[in-house]
Amino acid sequence: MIHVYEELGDTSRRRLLGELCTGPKTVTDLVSATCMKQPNVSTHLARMKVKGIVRAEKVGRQVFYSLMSAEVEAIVKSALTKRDMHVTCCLKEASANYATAATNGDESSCAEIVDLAIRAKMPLLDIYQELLGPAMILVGAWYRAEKIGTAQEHMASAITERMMARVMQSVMPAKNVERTALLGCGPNSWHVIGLRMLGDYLTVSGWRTLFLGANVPHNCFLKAVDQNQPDLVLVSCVAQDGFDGGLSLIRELSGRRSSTYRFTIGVGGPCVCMNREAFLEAGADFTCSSLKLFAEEYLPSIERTGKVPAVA
Ligand code: B12
Repeated sequence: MIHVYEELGDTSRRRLLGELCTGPKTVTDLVSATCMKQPNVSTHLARMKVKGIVRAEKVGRQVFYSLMSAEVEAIVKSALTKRDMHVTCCLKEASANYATAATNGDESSCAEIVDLAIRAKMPLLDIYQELLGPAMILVGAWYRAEKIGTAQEHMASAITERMMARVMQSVMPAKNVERTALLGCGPNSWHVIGLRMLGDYLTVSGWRTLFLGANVPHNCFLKAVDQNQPDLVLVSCVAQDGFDGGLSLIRELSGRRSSTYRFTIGVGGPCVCMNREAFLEAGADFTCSSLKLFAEEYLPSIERTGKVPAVA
């Protein structure tokens, strides 16, 4: 069994063995789960097959790879658990490593960091709030300090959106709570990562979630409200450039409510936090500065009573 420890010393083979812990996989499954290139996956698997660590079984036209024995599985699981612990303990470091990899376009390393967090059973809320969110803020700091350029900032954003989709594939949604949330940004608001985090959190909490994305014209936003009759509408306004569009959107949304149809309006993002009173006056029921605050203070109250709590 000494071979297993040797193979775990290699990053790529460790990731493949980790994936095989969850059951038999084809090369295609492993390529999509690890973002590694197909010839690399095949080479590593062939090597580990010769060493008696994995086995291949043909089912119809497909070849499934699995761990050779329960003993191999136990070794892989215990080794991964130790490393996974490392990620949870060193979140700050993991976040910085993630930001470096994302700005270098090294999506495979980003996936590895995210996968370690997933395997460590870190909740989605923590992966978003403690790992990916701070990494994007770091990317912003590097951009401002001119350590990276616009292309790298865009690349990191695109990778992060894909990593969030990866996280979502690994979580089981809670029981359907039969409520609908509609999320979007007003005109001239292009920052969607934070709002997407909220949407994903609502989805795993059992909400039907409709995500409209960035820069949504008012009339389209209102039409989506009319068509879907959401219980909760969340608007994000991160940069000052989106202030006017965001504020007028909240006014129009608020005007859409009637005595027979009410929905809760929440708005957040740094620009909102700097102009809190204006958004509340425009008709928002609450303003909120983070996913964590929303998840721990606002959502439980909205679900329980349909009302927003008084949070300072
Ligand atoms: C990535 C990024 C972009 C990407 C966005 C890509 C994408 N797909 O989203 C792109 C390249 C498009 C972009 C563009 C611009 N950006 Co930019 N961007 C960033 C950066 C680096 C990261 C943003 C991010 O993802 N953060 C991580 C997420 C998780 O945090 P968040 O968005 O704040 O969301 C959290 C909370 O705010 C809250 N939240 C957010 N929305 C909501 C909504 C509700 C309802 C609730 C409850 C909570 C909530 O919950 C989230 C999780 O905790 C930041 C730097 C930073 N410090 O944030 C700059 C930053 C936000 N950008 C900035 C600027 C100025 C711009 C541009 C104007 C730059 C330019 N000159 O072209 C443009 C256009 C912006 C526009 N009109 O909207 C400024 C904003 C400053 C300001 N106050 O105006 C920042 C802060 C950078 C800086 N320091 O200068 N940007």
